[in-house]
Amino acid sequence: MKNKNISIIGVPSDYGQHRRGVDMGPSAIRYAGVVERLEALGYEVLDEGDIQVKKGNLIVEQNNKLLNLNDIIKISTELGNMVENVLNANRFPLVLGGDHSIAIGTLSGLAKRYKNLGVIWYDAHADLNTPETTPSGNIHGMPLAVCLGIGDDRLTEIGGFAPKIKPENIIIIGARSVDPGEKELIRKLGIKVYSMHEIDRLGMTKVMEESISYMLQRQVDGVHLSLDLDAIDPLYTPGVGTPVPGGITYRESHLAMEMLEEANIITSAEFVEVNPILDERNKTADTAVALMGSLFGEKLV
Ligand code: 4U7
Ligand code: MN
Ligand code: MN
Ligand code: MN
Repeated sequence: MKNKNISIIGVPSDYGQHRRGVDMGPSAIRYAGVVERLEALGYEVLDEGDIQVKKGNLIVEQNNKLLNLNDIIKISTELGNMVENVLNANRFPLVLGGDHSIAIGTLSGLAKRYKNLGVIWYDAHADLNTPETTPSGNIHGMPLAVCLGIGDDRLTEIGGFAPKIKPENIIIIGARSVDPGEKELIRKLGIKVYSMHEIDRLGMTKVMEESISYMLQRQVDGVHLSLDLDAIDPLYTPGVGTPVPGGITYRESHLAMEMLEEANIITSAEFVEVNPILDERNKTADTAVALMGSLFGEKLV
């Protein structure tokens, strides 16, 4: 990583989905030693603390297609400002979730700086639902669509502009649970996806080689890694709200991070969906921190 100054931002939000506990993700990741791990690699790490999130959300509405919308708007707006400040201070934003709805905030901050931002969406899901296609009403299933300017205006317009990213600058890696409406959007917009099928067929080495050259060809001015821990097989990351079997292995994920580090293209990152209540002895947070180690240049020997 070129930027040796990292700012950690915690976002203890669980408003994007139904299961309690993911709000404790930032604490679990800190407890797993993120600061020490990165400092040991020679980085100057500043923990900016957590974004203020109101506690005790209760979902009372039924058939709501945008659950907890107002809380998510507030959190996203604050996070966007925070990410923007971190970039202005010339530091690397490392965001800890919280559920994946927080990506709406992260991207709104990043898009202020990067006008041709690349995004690597490492996830079992595509997160491309809209209020029309969502089977759950959970906003954590929508952030990628929102950043493309698709969905409710109150979300797409956060930060005062839309869209935040272009469909041709996105690569989804690890997909294996994609809803019909999301598939349609992927086809319509020509979004590049390496599903588990392609990972099985090509191997992670080829997937990452192709992904890196795709980003370079697109002449992106930055690349954001949005890593949902459910991309990885639940054997290694059981502490996630929406586990899907048949995922990316622990070693494949390290390889992916190591190749991104070698290519020196990542300019910001977020690690989301760690839910300590569903976890086994903080395994998922430990995996998150281990992957951060590889992403920031840790070597085995
Ligand atoms: B995550 C889902 F229907 N697609 O929209 C939805 F399967 O951030 C799941 O990737 C979304 O964890 C998962 O609710 C969102 C569902
Ligand atoms: Mn996700
Ligand atoms: Mn997911
Ligand atoms: Mn999830």
